[in-house]
Amino acid sequence: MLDRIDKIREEILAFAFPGSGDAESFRLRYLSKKGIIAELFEEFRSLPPGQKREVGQKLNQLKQSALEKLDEFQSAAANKDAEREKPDLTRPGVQLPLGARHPVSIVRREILEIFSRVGFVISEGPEIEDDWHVFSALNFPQDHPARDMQDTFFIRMNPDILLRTHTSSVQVRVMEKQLPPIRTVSPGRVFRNEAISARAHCIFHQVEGLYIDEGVSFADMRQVLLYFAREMFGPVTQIRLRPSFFPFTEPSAEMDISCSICGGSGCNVCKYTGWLEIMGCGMVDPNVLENCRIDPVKHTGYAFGMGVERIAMLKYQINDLRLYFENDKRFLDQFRSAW
Ligand code: 2U9
Repeated sequence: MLDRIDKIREEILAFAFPGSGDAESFRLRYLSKKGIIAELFEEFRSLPPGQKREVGQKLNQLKQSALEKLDEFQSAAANKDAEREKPDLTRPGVQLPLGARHPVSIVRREILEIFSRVGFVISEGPEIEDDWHVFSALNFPQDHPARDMQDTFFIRMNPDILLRTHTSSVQVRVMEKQLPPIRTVSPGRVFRNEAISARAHCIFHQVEGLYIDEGVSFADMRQVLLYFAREMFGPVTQIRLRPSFFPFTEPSAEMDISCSICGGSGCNVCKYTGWLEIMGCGMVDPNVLENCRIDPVKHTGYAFGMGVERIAMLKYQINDLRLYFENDKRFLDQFRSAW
């Protein structure tokens, strides 16, 4: 019997999962009520007393070995299950439906960043304004067409209160409060009483700039605007200034850039002229400086203004202003990669 016990012990020690069977078949074979070890204990009962001590010891060792083996495999299987249930932290996450920046926001931010690199600080002000800050301080004559109800939204109860038609009103407020040097850019929404079409809208966004100091010249303005054009539209961009007229600047000019699509050779975007108009500019009229309590003998300044939608149209070849306000996801999704 001792030999048999030794053989069975070797068999148990050599038992390997899963090659030799699973834990349950092991338990049934060796440790169940009708298993091999139970049978050996049954046999043990009828042994002569002289053999019981040695065989009993060996049998107990055998049972202990079988229990340990079973325990070893059961805990290995439990560990394997736990391993399987552990979350895999290297798996890619679920993609969240992220929004994208609006092209007007992208371009406004880019314009402001370019001017901030050459010392302009951002100023903002109210959208609902008074006549002084939008028109009178800026040298608009009493009979100027912009003062007409057809062009400007007035508050019905008080014709002195209106929706600003440009952000120059913000810069009038800066000049009233601050002494030169003043170097500021004013972004914001402006409102004009216009029929909505592919080329016009009653709400749009502007960035206007103003620099006032001693000895500021038209040439200074030209250089800063050339820097802006090249940062915005690429380093080979050329500019040209054409004479124009605004009540608040003298002399005044319209600024064109060489067409960024055809490089100046002529295409349907620039209407075969090679040039694209991007902003107005000029030297601040001495009347405007005086209205804002700045001495026009001591100080000069330049100003410029642009429509953000127009700059974005040229940069991204958008051909209809209404697209900016419709919030069509197919349009907005195209600006995902821009920031
Ligand atoms: C002050 C004095 C003068 C700002 C200027 C323009 C020329 C201009 C238009 C461009 C397209 C408006 O959006 S648009 O329709 N703007 O042409 N704006 S100079 O001049 C100022 C600003 C502030 C105190």
